[in-house]
Amino acid sequence: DDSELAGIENFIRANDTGVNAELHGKYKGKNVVVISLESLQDFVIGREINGQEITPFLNDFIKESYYFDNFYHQTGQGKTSDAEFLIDNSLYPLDRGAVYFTNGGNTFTATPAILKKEQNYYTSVMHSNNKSFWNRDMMYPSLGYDRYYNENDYKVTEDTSIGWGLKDQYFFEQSVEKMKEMPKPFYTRMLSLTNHYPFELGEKDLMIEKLKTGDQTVDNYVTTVRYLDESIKHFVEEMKASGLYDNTILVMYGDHYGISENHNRAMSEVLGKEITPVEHVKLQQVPFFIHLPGQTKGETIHKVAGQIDVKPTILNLLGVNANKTSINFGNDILSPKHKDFVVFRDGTIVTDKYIYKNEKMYDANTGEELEGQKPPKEDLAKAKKSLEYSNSIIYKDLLRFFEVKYERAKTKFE
Ligand code: GP9
Ligand code: MN
Repeated sequence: DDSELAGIENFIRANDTGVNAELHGKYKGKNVVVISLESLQDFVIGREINGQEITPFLNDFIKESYYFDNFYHQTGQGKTSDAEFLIDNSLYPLDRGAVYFTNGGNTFTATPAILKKEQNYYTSVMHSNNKSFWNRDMMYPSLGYDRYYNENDYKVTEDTSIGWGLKDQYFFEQSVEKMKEMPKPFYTRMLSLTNHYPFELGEKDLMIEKLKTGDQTVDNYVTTVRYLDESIKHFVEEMKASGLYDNTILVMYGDHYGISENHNRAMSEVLGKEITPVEHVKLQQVPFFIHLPGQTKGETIHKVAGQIDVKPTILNLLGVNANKTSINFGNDILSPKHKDFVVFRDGTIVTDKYIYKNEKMYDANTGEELEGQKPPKEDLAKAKKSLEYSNSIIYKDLLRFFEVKYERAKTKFE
């Protein structure tokens, strides 16, 4: 009932680390583009193989953006859709199953609904797969989206597609054309697709040699990552050419890992070190970028953070008070008081000092096991409560009781 939600709101207030006051509302009225970088892990950033960069564009983009190099995915079985859920709601995905499937009809207090109500934004998702994949056609009305551009909105031919949809290059190209026509300001999320298992690519799209570990998944991975990187480069060029770039906050995040622990042997060859439990946790880092309109100077930020923090960060830039308009388990990453703390969906805790996984403590810097040690009590409680409260909200549909009401959107799609 609503007293349970009040308890959760107290917990959130107690863990509120504030916002970056200087940036509060500084980009009010700007468009927001949030790109899901399919299966992109952070280990490829800045890495070279045989003298060739895997992500040359992103490596350069770091020089003119905020780039977070200790940023973690927090997804569970819902993969891409869990990441979407985290980004829009600042709630955790479920411990099992995909919330997009199990609770798509719930009441939410998501970014698109807030931006529409508070600032009259036009909100959409762009993805060239079948509209019902991950139950998106059911979920998006609950999140407040005006429009879902899906497979039916794109020109898809045999030559321009692979796997589940358009190759990223064509997807981004056609998407910019749609953005030009969108009502402004807009909030749009884009879901890239080509860098998806099994990481297949036609011969003519290969821009970097495959690896030679003998593990096909790992060997192919770098080629589709390289392709994704090139696609984003063209996207940014097209955004610039269309005049949209200077009026847009561009946010990009890796949705989840691409290489599972079944590939540790090949990965240890790539990284040149053993994949210990700590290394495995660190492999859950995904790239996170924020490029602000007009930003020319980059900054690499080492704070430990996660996908849960994206929504409050975006809302602050637009001048919206996140916790007055919604329930959020994350905090503005750009706040000077942001805490180096992230909890994975499986309960793993990562801070700047330690990593806690399967009841074992490790030094976050040396990787050494800290035998007999446990995280501080308040950290353990915070991790446990965050996951439990978030689950309760979803399982009991508690956002029905939130003081601000958002209408279910009549999402349009072809
Ligand atoms: C499918 C795409 C990939 O539409 O989002 O989904 P994933 O398998 O990564 O969850
Ligand atoms: Mn995915």
